[in-house]
Amino acid sequence: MVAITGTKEKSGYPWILLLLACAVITAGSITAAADDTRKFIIHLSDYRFHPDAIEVVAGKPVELTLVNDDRITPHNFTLKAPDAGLDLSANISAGETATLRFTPRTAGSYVFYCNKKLLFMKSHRARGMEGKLTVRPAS
Ligand SMILES: [Cu+2]
Repeated sequence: MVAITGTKEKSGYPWILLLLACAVITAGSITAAADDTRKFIIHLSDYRFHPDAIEVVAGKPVELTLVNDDRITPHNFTLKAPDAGLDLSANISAGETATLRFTPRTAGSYVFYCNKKLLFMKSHRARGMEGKLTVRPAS
């Protein structure tokens, strides 16, 4: 016999919703869109990209939403791989969001980084603000 204790079940319910919401948010960095565009949200803060590794497919359009979570520090997203047809750069002021759209054509692994540097301080890239874009061949 299964006894269901009504009040306990009800009090546990919101936690299940919260867990589900967390799962959705975690999976939300990689959202499949109906129009085939691969969408990513990258957060920039504390001299890091979150996530700092993203994987896309050659020939499929990509949309990167770049969110600067810092209060003062401006950041940037730069990816220079002219041989692969990738020449991306976007500045994102503190608290702001920018969007980059592109379609990678050549499979490979490409480094992106923040090009910001304040006077005599170490560059953001030198502090570790870089990541990797992996372009898989179209199947
Ligand atoms: Cu930066």
